[in-house]
Amino acid sequence: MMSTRSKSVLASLLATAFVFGDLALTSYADDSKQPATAAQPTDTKTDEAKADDAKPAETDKDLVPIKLKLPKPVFKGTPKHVPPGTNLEKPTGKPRPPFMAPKGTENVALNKPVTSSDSAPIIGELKFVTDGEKEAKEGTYVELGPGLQWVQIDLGAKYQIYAIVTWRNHLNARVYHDIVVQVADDADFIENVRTLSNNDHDNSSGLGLGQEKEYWETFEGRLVDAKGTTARYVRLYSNGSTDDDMNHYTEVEVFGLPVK
Ligand SMILES: [Ca+2]
Ligand SMILES: [Ca+2]
Repeated sequence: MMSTRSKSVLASLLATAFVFGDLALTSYADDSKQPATAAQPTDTKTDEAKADDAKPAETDKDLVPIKLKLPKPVFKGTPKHVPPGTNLEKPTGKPRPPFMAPKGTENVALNKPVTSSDSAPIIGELKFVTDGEKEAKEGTYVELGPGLQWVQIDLGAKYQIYAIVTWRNHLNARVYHDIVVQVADDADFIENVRTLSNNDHDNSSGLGLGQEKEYWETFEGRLVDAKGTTARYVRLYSNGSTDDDMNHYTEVEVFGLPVK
């Protein structure tokens, strides 16, 4: 017969064994993950590749995050107030999630020719739009005249476009109005014009009623999902901001793949 004390000791030992057993299991689970991670320290696509294997061949796209290098922020967060006359979106307060596109997608707008509704900018030059410099400082943005203005990039050939990222003037928080992003097959925007983004909620630009919200300009720029549409020309509209009537661009990046 076991004494009460012995029973108590046994119960205690069992409890300890249970805890250790649990730890051992956890430890085993960790160990089992270790070799795969250690063997391929730079390859984070292992799981994704496995998932892709299971898909039918026609959807096997091998999506990876686009290589988007953000400029330094010059102010923190976005203002809390809603400027009068704006149709402002609620800031998420979080960084934008990585944007996924087929492998090989890169900025195809770098150093490509830029034209504009204002051929004689007030400050800077049109080439600033695609020169690769996107830091917020004096001398990096081009300033176009007041009212509705556009800049246009000729990619030089047709591309499958996945994302268009625009930095206007992000020296201070401001909301630009009537932002419309379009692509077309011709320089005059007559053939196969597609509107990818429009936040002109009262159609004052005459380009159609925009369903999207206005937003604070920040170092993150604005990413428009182009959904792989094919085009050679990209045109971006704006109509002044909460700061003044002028229109600015620091950089525009167009993430695409050559059309095969
Ligand atoms: Ca630039
Ligand atoms: Ca408007």
